[in-house]
This record gives sequence, C-alpha cells and structure tokens, in this order.
Amino acid sequence: MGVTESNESQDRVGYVHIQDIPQLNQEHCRMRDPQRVERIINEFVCGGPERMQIVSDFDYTITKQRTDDGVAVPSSFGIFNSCKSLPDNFKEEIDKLFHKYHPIEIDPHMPIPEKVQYMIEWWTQSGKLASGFAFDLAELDQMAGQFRHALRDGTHELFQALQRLRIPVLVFSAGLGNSVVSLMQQANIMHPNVKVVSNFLRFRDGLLDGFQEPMIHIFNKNETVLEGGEYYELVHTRDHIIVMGDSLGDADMAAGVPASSHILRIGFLFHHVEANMEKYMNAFDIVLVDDQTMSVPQALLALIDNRHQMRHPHGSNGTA
Ligand code: MG7
Ligand code: MG
Repeated sequence: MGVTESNESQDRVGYVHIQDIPQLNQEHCRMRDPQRVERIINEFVCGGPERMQIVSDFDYTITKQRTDDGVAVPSSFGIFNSCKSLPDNFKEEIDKLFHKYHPIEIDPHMPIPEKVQYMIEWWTQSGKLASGFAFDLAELDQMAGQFRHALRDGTHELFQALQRLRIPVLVFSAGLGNSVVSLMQQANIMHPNVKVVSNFLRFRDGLLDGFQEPMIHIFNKNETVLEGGEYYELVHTRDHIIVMGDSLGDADMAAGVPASSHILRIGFLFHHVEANMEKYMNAFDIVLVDDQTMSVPQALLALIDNRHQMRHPHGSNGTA
C-alpha cells in the first residue's frame, strides 16, 4: 500500500473530504483522528443506506442537554419520578439515591469498573422503590408529553430521513423505557424502524413491581444484552454503524458487533468539558461540545442519501 495508491483512491470522483463537510469544521467539533473519520464516512457513503444502522442513547442525546429557554429537561427516570400519584416517601427516597449516585456517575476521576458497582446498586434500589403500589401509565404519558419539544434541533428531520431510507434505529437507554417510548411517540419520531431497548416498568397483580429484566445500566448497554433477541440479527447484518451518546459508556454501545464493522462514534460533551475532554476524545471519533442539534448526524446521512439518490434516481432499490 503505497502513498500513490491512497492518493489515487482519494482523488476518485465522489470521494468525500472532511474539509468539505461544514458541520465537521465547526469550532466545537473535535476529532482525535480526522483521517479515520474521513475513511469511515467514505465507507458509509459507498456502502449506502442498506448497510447502515444507528445506535443512540436517549437521555441528553436525543433530548437536549441545555434548552434555549433554560428549562431543565428531566431524564426519563426524572419524568416518572415527577408523577404526582407516587407514594409520599417515594420522591424523597429516590432523590436521596440521586444525590448519592449521580456525582459518582459524572465523576471524571473514578475508574469505570469501580463506577459499575455503584450503578448496579442505584438501579437495583430504584427498582425496589418502584414497587408495591398502583400506577396509571396515563400519568406518565401526560408528564412525558410536556417535554416533546425538548429534543435536539433537527431530530424530526433526522428521524424522518432514517425512516425514508429504511435505516434501523436502536435507542438504547439505561433510563426508563416507558418514558422514552411515550416521549418519542408524542414527538412523532417513534417510526416503525425505531426500536427502544431500555428498562420498562413491570406490573404484578395490578401493582408496580420494579423493572423488567435484564437491568440496563449505563455501562452494560451494549450488544451483549441484545443477544438472542429479535434485534440481534438485524444489528449483525448492518455493519456500518453510527453510535451517538452523551456519556462515556455510550461509546461502547456497539460492542459485540463483528470486528469488520465500521463504527463512527459521536459524543455530545457538556459537563466538566475540560476535565472530560481527553477521555471523550479517546472514546468518541467526533466530540461535539455543547452542541444542541443533530446537525452532524444529519450531515452524514445527507451524504449517504445523496450518493444513494445518484445511483438510484428513481427510488429503485437496485433490483430493476
Ligand atoms: N438515573 C438512573 N437511575 C435514576 C433514578 O432512579 N432516578 C433518576 N432521577 N435518574 C436516574 O439515562 C440514564 C440516566 O438516568 C439517571 C437509576 C442516570 O443519571 C443515568 O445517566
Ligand atoms: Mg444519556
């Protein structure tokens, strides 16, 4: 593999250069290895929509980390916790857990294996608190609906394009699945190509009984929990993957896919920017600092879409 050869391939008609993608040249868009990003983008563009899939986190990845009007967006758990009909001591107890464990979650210094133990404790205790009382899911819908406008700018357009191009989207959330699905439905982005894998409330004899298994916490949400499920097959035949997340653990959401896959990881960094920068740069291919839009994934999809249109101008699937 000589220099000449790689130059030739880069001079090919239609080769995409990073410099020509404005969204990737913004000040707040950082890349550890722009050449690698360029290579993967070209693989994506050549492979077309039929080889693509998206794996995305939900909380503060599909929803905003910061809104224009300054209103805080609750997490999917937060939406549930703010339901008025929950028992008196519930909110108090759940807040105690939050104040104990959230600082650990975002601690830029604690090693991940140590954090994992704490996160399992948190999710387990949270499930125990959400047990033994009646709960009407209509209340959750009502709460979730209030935040249907708190999605990143461009989310509708992105999900519409993904739907049109038949690109499967896996929303992988360590939060509460009921809130995720409800919010996405009310925001009209819960298209048939979207699948949510998360923690869903379990009911027994009409009473709440914690979460359904398996527990999905921020550090085990990857292919291993999908094994045997209906989504597994799909994930394994689509080898061009865009991963999106706001937490370091999100970068590994595609762990377990075949080694030959091409994975582009996009990380939305907001908290402790300075302290986290190095870790995010190592974990994600593209790090977006305080970016409250879907501009970058939209731009990548547009490139894939344009090339696809050029090849199949009449919307043919290539079999004609
Ligand atoms: N998170 C995790 N747990 C809870 C909880 O019981 N209550 C609240 N309010 N938040 C929780 O998308 C997953 C995010 O949900 C938060 C068990 C964590 O901060 C995690 O990042
Ligand atoms: Mg998140």
